Amino acid sequence: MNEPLNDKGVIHRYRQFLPVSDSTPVISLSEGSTPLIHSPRLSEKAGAEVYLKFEGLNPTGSFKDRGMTVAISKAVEDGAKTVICASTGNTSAAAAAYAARAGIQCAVILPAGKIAIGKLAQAFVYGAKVVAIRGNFDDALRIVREFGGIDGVAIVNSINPHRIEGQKTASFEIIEDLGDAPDIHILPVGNAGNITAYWKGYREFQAAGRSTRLPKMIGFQAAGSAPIFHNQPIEKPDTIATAIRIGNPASWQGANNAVSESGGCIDIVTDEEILAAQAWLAANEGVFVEPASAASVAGFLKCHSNMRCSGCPFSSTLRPGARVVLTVTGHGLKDTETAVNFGGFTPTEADANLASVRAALDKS
Ligand code: AN7
Repeated sequence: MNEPLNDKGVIHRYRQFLPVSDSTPVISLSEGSTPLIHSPRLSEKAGAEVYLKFEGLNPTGSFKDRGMTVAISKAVEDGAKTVICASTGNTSAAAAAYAARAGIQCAVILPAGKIAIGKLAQAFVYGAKVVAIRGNFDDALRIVREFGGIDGVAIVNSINPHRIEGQKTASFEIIEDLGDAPDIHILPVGNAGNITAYWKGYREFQAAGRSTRLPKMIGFQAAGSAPIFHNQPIEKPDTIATAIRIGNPASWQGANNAVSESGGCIDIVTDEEILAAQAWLAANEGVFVEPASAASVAGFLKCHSNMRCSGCPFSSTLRPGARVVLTVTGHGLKDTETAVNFGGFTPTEADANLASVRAALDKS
């Protein structure tokens, strides 16, 4: 019998940059290799080349799959029988899927009532044990940390360095697609693992001679959940973008390093700006992302309209021909409720005949 085809996924593609050996079992769902989509309308607005790294096209619909393939593979290699994580939704979806794939148990600790329904459904259908706490993500992560050191249990939040290792592969792909690193990289920031991972990836590929420069890293937090921007933990973080509803990020220092070493910044966008950007991107570029992901786009639009802000890395770097990459981290189908409520969408009803349908089309 032939070996099953198993030549996709980030471990296969970037094995030499990842902490795996020949004896590491590869638990993969063919994640990664997501498209870098040119955005003609954002490009036109900015007079630059703007691309969307659409991470919603990963197997569970978010960038978390990149880190999870490494974290779960290493957990299995180390003999774990159970993995556990705190989550605002996407980490738990990815952990549950990769644990199912590995044939091990998964437990997820979530803030009650603050998880988009698509993500909650994922945790259940992939077979995880789901506990919703009366508290927020930061409380959930505090509890999960207390599981550390229990035999056979692996924590798969981004405090597990294997997660960051896997997630850095997105930078590798961008460099390979563009032929070099972009001038500016924009992404949403919650627990700050991803900005830490991207910056690590950019630096590693430059050190390996695969790129000649480094981008400025610009991260956006939701205005009601912006501890890094305000330089202090937020006790009661709040935002419609529940994925980034985080008041005390675990990788805070990593975000600070990415920003200071790259000459970038952390800024904020309001919920209104996030929802408007989400709707704009879907209707103008055909890319439907979840609210947290739209923070990248909202941030880009904000920077672009604020070009005079002094000392701004965006305005000082944005010249004709500059390349800007926006990571859109998760798929819009994760959280259709928010989009439908914001848009106030209801179909116009019609009788089942041509005249009635045409009349309805004229009205809608
Ligand atoms: C769509 O799933 O923290 O700054 O528990 O789901 O690396 O935390 C999700 C975070 C951005 C922020 N966009 O990334 C979780 C979780 C989406 C996300 C972020 C998240 P980090």
